[in-house]
Parts: sequence; C-alpha cells; structure tokens
Amino acid sequence: MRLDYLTIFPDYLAPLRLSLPGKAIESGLLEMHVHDLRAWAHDKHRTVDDTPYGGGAGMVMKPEPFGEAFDELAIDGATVVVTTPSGEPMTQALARELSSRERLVFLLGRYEGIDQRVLDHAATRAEVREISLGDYVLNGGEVAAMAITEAVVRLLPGFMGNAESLVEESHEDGLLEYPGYTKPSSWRDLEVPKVLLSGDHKRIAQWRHEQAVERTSLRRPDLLHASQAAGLGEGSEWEIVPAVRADAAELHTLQLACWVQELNANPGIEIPPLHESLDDTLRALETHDVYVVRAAGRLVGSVRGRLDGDVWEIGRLMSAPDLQGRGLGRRLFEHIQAVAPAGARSFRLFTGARSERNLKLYKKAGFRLRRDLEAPTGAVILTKNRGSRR
Ligand code: JD8
Repeated sequence: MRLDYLTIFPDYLAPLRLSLPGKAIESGLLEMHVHDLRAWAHDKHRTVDDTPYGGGAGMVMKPEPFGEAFDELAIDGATVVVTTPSGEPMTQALARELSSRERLVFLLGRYEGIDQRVLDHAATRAEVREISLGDYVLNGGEVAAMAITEAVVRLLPGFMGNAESLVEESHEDGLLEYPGYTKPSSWRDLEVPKVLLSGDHKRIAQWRHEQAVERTSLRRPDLLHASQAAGLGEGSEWEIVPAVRADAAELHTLQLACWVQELNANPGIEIPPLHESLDDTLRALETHDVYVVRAAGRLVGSVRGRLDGDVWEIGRLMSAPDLQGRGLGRRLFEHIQAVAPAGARSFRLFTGARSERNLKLYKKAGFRLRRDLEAPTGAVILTKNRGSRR
C-alpha cells in the first residue's frame, strides 16, 4: 500500500514512522510519502490560504497548490482521504475497507478547511472519502490522518504478528473488549475474577462474552443494536414468552442498560435496583411471572407480574433503548395485564417518578397516579381496577 500526505505541517506526521514498524516499509508492504503543501505555492510567502468568499471568520486553503500536487503525484485512480469534522465517521469497518486499497492520498487541512473545488476536482480523478475521527473539533486534519493510518495499516495482511488477535478485537465483533487481567492474581487487595483462574475455557469464554455485552450495553448501546438490528422486525413479530433461567444474564444486562439510560436522561435520580446482582435477577424468576421478548436471538424486552393479595403488581417493563418507540413497551404492557391471574381484581405498578415515557403509556392505558400511596424512593405508584377503563 502507498500512502501520501499533503500537509503544511509535515513534521506533525513524524510519529507515524515510529508506530509503523520500519520492516513493513523495508519489506515494501508499505510506502509512505509526506509532502509539504507549500512546495506547490510559488509566491514569496508560499501562501496556501486566503479569505473566504462570502465573508466570515478565518481563512480557507487555496485550490492551486493542491491541484499542482495532484498532477505531480498522479493521484488518478487512488483513494483520496480528506479528514474533516463533516466527514463520515471512522469505524473499524471503514478501516477494513480502506485496507483493501492500493493507494491512499491524505489531504490534511488547516484553518477553516480546504476550498471545496479541490474535493470536487479530485472526485473526477479518484475515489474521494471525507472521514471524521469523531464528533469533536480539532485544529487540523493531521491527528485524524495518523489515527486512520494506524487503524488501516495494522490490518494489512502480514502486518500484525498474529492475525488471530485481530479477530478478537473491540468493534471487530460489534462488542467492546472484555476486561483483561495478568499476574499477580492479587494486587492491592484487588483479585483477578476466579473464573479466569479456573482453566475452564468454556466458562471463561461465557464470562468474557457477558462482560463484553454488559460493557457494550452500558457504554455503547448503539453498537449492540447495530449488530443485531438486522433481524429486528416490527411489533407483530415479537413473541412474548415466559423467561427461563438462561435468560437471566441478558435480562440483567437489559435492565442495567435501561436504568443507565434513565439515569442519563434524569441525572441524580435514585434507582435503588440499579445495583441488583445477577442472582437477584435469577431470584426474581422464582418470585415473579417474568416474560421476555427476543429478536434475532437478542433479549430486547421484558416485564413481570406478581400477585399480592388480589392485586396484580406489574413491574420492570423494559424495552431495549434502541427499540423504544416501536411499540414493544405497549405490547409487553398489554400482555402482562392479559396474563394476570383470575384472583387479581386490580393492577398496581411502580415506575420512575420522572419516567415520562412510561407514565404516558400507563395513563393512556387507564392507570391513575396514586400520590396517596407510599412509593419506593424515586418511584410513583399507579393503579387500575381490573376490567375498568379507569
Ligand atoms: C480537518 C481544519 C479545523 C474545522 C474550524 C477548527 C477530523 N474529527 C475532527 N474534528 N476536527 C477535524 C478536522 C478539523 C480541521 C480540519 C479535520 C481542517 N480544521 C477547522 C472546522 C471548524 N476549524 C476532524 N477528521
């Protein structure tokens, strides 16, 4: 692969030579050329920028130096990568795609950016990819180019010592990394999880997967869904079934994901069950009638009920954050009312005092807010007589 960089700060890219093992360059696997754009600015001050047409703050980079560089570097047929905050997000999938290219030519802007005609002209001669490193503003394109270069080059066949390790990486399987540990097994009163010392590779793999799912659902629920969204049909395909013990881990993760979402939406609210353990979730399967919904093999929704005297107590109505607004919550709510045992003469439910979404659903279903009944911290109680509209 050949890499060319057009920048007014060539020294900024020097670290690339450090991170990309020389042997890859010696072995011809990789060819890197950093060019000072001012080499193609011929006035006394080698000017590469000018004031923006239409006015406004800052300066825009002039097209001519880029045009001359394109001609001299013969960019035709290459892939031109323009790093810009308005580009497509850089992802592992994009890194894999770019690693299949023969040649990448990076246009690294400064000031307010590059004259748009440079990109329009390049697009007549090469594939042009405008790529953003992330939703924050940098002062120029160099840092992004270095990150993209490392993400791409390390995927080149024969580049990484053991290609095996590439498979297990974050974002490779759509999940974040599971936590890693090494010797000593005890450090400053912190222990390595016992399962990792067990030698039971099946249990270790299960534990690592659960950790990866939990981390992903807590930190990056968007990733979880992308990988499993494909098979998620509309309401009609959701089959609500009684939960089984094997659902516990995912049910526990779904609850955590929903509570974290609630916390993010209402900072400072109290969610006492947030720290429930997996065992608590397993115990609830004994004490409640718990129902779950799976889509594309993923547990995406749940609700539970318990008879307290002649009151059917409904709780833990959960739909995966990415699926909210598709009617899954309403389907689960209708279901848990429909399966209430004969002895239930009324319904009672708890919900977060600031859970606007749930409160709207319940009131629409005829439940009444009961400020006269004492609710757990941060929650409110709603009730409804069975068979009544109100
Ligand atoms: C290229 C000029 C600075 C940006 C006015 C600040 C990428 N994820 C990213 N954030 N920022 C960049 C980026 C910023 C750049 C240039 C990339 C060229 N600037 C400009 C617009 C607002 N100044 C980036 N990739």
